[in-house]
Amino acid sequence: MPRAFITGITGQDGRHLAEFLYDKGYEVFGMVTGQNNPKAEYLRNELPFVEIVPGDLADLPSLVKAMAHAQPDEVYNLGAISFVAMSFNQAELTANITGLGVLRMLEAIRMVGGNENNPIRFYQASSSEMFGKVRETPQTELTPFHPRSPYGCAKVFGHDITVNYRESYGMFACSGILFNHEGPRRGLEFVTRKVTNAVARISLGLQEEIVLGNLDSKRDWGYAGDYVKAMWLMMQQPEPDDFVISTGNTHSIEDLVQRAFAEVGIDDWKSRVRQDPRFFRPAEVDLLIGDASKARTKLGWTPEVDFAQLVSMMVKHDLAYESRKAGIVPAV
Ligand code: GDR
Repeated sequence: MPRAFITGITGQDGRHLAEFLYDKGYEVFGMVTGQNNPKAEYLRNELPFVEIVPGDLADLPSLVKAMAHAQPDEVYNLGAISFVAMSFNQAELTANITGLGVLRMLEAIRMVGGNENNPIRFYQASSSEMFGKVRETPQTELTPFHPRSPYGCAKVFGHDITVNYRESYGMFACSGILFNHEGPRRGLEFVTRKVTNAVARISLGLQEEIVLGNLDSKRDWGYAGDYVKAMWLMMQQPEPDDFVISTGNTHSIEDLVQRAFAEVGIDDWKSRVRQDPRFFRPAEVDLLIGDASKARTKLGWTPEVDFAQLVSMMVKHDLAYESRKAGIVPAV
């Protein structure tokens, strides 16, 4: 039975990936941080097959112990401070966890195995935020980086150190440059889920309006369930490499809002949306659109869920979720 170790197991991608690997016959280990972390209880209920291993991306000895215990064949480093807006307020913490955390993982793997004789494979969750103020459109594996946030800067370090350890020590270390990927498990702080959840609540009469920041930025949004497949495919290749994972389509936040309201039959969405400077960022990433040709050719990967299906899936989920919470019986 192959063994997989996942950091960030309590997040959206960690949960999708754990299910995906379990279905493929993997034994799945998940690292959980902190004392009495409430997410551990949640994980035990939702994914009882995961063996929880304590550890922290800020603490190298804990990572070495975790690796020694799990003895993984594959390590997926999805753990990070992942909210770009928060990284402006907690820049040092972001650099430590999202950036240096990658270095610590690579070192822990080297200490426990991970050389040519005992190759633990390593996947780094790199991000389209590394492209930031984009130098070309669409973005590929060869597009230069120009990050626009402490989060983006930390991800560039994580990406570069992954490539460096591959080149320096012959490690099987690969990096997936994933564009935004969403779904019903997305946290409420990210714009897609914030919008679909608010739209569901407005349509159920539980909320009046939604307060947002910049409506003009554009993102290449895919479905998280499709994207974890790409992570696994990268780890099955004969040689480690880096891949852009994206849909190749881009939409503004305004498009997202409009489409989400259309799902519940509200055309006059403008009267329900207010902008507040609180949700604007000191520096913005205006336009992201990825070219995943390399992943298509080399991995045979293509996304299955498009933007319209994604928004519809999330609004439907949030309608059911909010109705249940409020004790509303859905109309048949
Ligand atoms: P992003 O995702 O920063 O692209 O990073 P997010 O959903 O937070 O923002 C997307 C865009 O929406 C604009 N926006 C708002 N964003 C939030 N969160 N809340 C608002 O109220 C709001 N109003 C407008 C933002 O300014 C931005 O332009 C995500 C994260 O998952 C990263 O971890 C990951 O690496 C990248 O995607 C790929």
